[in-house]
Amino acid sequence: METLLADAVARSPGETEFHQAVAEVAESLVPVIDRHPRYREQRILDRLIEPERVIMFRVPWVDDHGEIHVNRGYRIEMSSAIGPYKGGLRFHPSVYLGLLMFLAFEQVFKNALTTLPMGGGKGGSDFDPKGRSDLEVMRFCQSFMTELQRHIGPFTDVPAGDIGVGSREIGYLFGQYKRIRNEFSGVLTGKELEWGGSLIRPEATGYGTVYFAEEMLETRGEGIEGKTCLVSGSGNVAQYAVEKLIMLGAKPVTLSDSDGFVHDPDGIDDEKLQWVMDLKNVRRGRILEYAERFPRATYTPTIPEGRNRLWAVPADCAFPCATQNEISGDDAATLVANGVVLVAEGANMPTVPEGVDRFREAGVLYGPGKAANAGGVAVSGLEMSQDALRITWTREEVDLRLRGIMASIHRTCRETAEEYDAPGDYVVGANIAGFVKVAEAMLDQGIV
Ligand code: NDP
Ligand code: 2IT
Repeated sequence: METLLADAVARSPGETEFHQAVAEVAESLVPVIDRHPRYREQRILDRLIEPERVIMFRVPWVDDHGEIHVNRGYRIEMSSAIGPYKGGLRFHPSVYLGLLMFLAFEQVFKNALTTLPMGGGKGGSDFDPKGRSDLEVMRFCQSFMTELQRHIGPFTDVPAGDIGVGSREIGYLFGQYKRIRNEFSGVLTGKELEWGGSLIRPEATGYGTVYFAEEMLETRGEGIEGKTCLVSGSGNVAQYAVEKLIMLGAKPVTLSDSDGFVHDPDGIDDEKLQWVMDLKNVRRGRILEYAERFPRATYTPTIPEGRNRLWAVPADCAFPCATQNEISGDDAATLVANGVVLVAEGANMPTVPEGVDRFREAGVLYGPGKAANAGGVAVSGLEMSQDALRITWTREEVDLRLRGIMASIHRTCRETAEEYDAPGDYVVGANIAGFVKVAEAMLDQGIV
């Protein structure tokens, strides 16, 4: 494993988030590789950490003042062992190869856990949609898709949203794909309902994370009702995590963006959430405005390189739903000291490795992103099925399937962790179960 990690670092220098994700997975896989020598002989993990294909391209576009900008576009096609590449697109100035390599790597295991036939991929750009007009975003998306379209397709690679890519961007991307390819197909998920989208896809990641939390709590005979919950972020995942928490009688008390967080001691209710949805999705404002609109709430600005004080708010459960590495080791220690019983990750890799260790040592119910937030891509898989069948399922049907998938992921994680002598360890369970499914497919398909 040490050689493997050293190889990954040497081959992908500077890609720190990728090294972090590989190290975490590799550590949990030691017992499974010891037990199945064929995985080592066939160099399954060595093959999995090398993407099948990486596409990088220039994305030139013109802003509203006639200025020309050049961004970089990416698509990492990590593994197609169990299905077409599947995973989101992220538009954020922090995007670079290493960030997308980590996300694509995690996606392979996550997608395997969903029980649906999807390989793993991720893409995006260092384009910053913040402060850009709709027309600027449209021109960027059209330029991005003009290149990406030649690499993707409903049986090849099916992108979706992630940070900075929501239904507006998916619409512009889809329009350009259709125009160039002269093809109306399920090449993207997260589409609007009227043109091939699935009910519950917008809600799926947040809802799924809360369903996963319910499953975890149930193992201790507890429920989410009445629990005070910390939620970070205020985008797609955070909004629908809050919505489901409210529906289940829990009390979400925080939301954040990269500038700061709000704490509402009265709890965020339906009416306040609707206001937040309008603020973030329509007016594209900042979370600071929440404290101006609801004066009982307080706003705390982000201190660069400082502790994330959101995690110091006393609560029972924590739902990080913003971005990677948002919970430091110290933040995790604070959460543990405050008696948090559960952490369910709506975001991808939001907890640094030291923080994960703290949660596991303290016996906190800790649901890692690749298990807890798999509901989003799972409903993307259901959207692909509906597109292929040219039918639409009802809200209730999709929600029921989502619930079933989250329960199945939870069961698989528990059973696999037991099998490998780590009862209750969802990190071990998720990594091993996801890996075994992909590894078996790779053994069957030969050295490709
Ligand atoms: P959105 O763009 O809708 O929202 C992202 C939120 O996180 C915003 O509030 C944003 O604030 C905040 N954020 C982004 N970057 C940072 C940062 N560097 N520091 C602090 N806050 C930040 O994205 P999503 O809700 O879709 O994604 C959130 C997380 O969930 C990501 O980790 C994503 O990979 C993961 N995820 C998403 C899925 C989906 O279906 N959308 C599925 C599974 C996981 P600001 O406005 O200041 O940028
Ligand atoms: O991280 C993720 O799982 C996503 N951004 C969703 C991917 C998808 O294809 O729906």
